[in-house]
Amino acid sequence: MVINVIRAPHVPTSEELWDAVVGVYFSLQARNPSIEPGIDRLRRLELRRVREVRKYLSDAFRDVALGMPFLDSLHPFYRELIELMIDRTMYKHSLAKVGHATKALSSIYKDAVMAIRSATTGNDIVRARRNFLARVKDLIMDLKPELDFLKSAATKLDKLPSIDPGLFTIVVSGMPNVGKSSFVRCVSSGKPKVAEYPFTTKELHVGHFTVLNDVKVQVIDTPGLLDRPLSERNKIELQAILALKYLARVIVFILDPTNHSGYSLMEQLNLLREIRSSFSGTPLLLLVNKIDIATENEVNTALNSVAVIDGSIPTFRVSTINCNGCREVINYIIDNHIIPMLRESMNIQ
Ligand SMILES: Nc1nc2c(ncn2[C@@H]2O[C@H](COP(=O)(O)OP(=O)(O)O)[C@@H](O)[C@H]2O)c(=O)[nH]1
Ligand SMILES: [Mg+2]
Repeated sequence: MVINVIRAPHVPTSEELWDAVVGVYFSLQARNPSIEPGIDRLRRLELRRVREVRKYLSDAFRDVALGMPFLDSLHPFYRELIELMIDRTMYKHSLAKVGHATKALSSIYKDAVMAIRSATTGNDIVRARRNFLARVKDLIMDLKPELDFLKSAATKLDKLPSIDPGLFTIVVSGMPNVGKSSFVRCVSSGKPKVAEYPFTTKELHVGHFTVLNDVKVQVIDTPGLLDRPLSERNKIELQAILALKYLARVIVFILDPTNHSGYSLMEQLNLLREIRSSFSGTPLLLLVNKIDIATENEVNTALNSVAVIDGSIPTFRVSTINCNGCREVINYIIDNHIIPMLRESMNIQ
């Protein structure tokens, strides 16, 4: 099963856990002082205390061990980003160790119950309690490196972009000022949302629209990411950018044939080549934008140059300032990519 939403639980530190254990332990006091002999009252109280501590701690361990995402069941987009951020081996080790602590706790608990039950004096009971708390403290403190690691992993997971890799996704690329954001605005039904993107100071702008009544489509504008040569990126940033290939069902590359954006046709074609080879396997559509101000000659030169790179790239003439031609682009994507995808998923089921 693929899980699309990343949620990390609160991960306590060893110190917080120990403080909580002490709190739980000593908040429990003898109930209704009765005619019961002192030792039996003490025995009952201590049994209640160790039981409550065990319950508290095993819940806490379980919340962490089962609450943190299982890397293997994540969508590859998230899995790849997470594996760039955190050490996979340490992550798995830490989760296993916290999970295992529940078992160790059980045996500490059983020993304590036995010692308290078989105690014949009040001193024996106090000794059993001290022993129990000391072993619990050791157990908690022994988890310190793992809990610290998981706590920092949880903080990183919370910063992952909140996008749904399960949706049909269009990723928009092109040099700055060519009209990418305008395109996303043209086709989105609401205001695009902003999500942080790991390893960059950049953000993803995510718009949505619905087609064929109920198929939700996600459009991602990537300011600062797919609008500069990939060759200038450091390795980690590049891998994070390339994780987008797991999301992109279609790439829309926007080209400005006028000199309005400040980038030459040559620079834009170089980026096109890079995107095409880095995202090979993902269908790419090319939009020649700003046809409201472009000359016929500028548009034709751009289209001819694209045809030289690859004559099979579908091309569109648009003007995103007034959304002219954008509907045709979406209709093309519906007919050639969304409907075939739906057909395929129906055949598989
Ligand atoms: N004339 C004209 N200007 C456009 C068109 N699309 C975008 N622009 C302008 O180009 C600039 C950059 O647009 P924007 O969508 O922010 O580009 P981005 O940097 O690629 O996201 C803005 O000033 C837009 O108003 C268009 O079709 N025609
Ligand atoms: Mg923009």
